Amino acid sequence: MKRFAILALGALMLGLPATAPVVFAQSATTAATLTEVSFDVPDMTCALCPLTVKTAMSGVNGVQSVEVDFDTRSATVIFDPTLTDAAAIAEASAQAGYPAAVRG
Ligand SMILES: [Cu+2]
Repeated sequence: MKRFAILALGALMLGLPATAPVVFAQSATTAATLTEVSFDVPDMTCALCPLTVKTAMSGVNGVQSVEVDFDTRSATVIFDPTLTDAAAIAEASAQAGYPAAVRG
């Protein structure tokens, strides 16, 4: 997503036609609305559990990326807050057998 901002900057510096930066600017705005939330997922017991959690969370509409860390029993999720929320993502993980709580 950072790439969009870099492209927009590059387009501005190159002095591309006025319409091009507008398109890039819209993409950058979309990227800026994404939300990142970290969850504690304490019930993961082996190195395969993160795959289940990642699959479950990734299946929620609006989720852009999921990184699960087994060592810290945590998951970091980037999502579009207009499509879903932390509660829905936690619920998807719980449905797969791994209750998740937003890290405080
Ligand atoms: Cu496991």
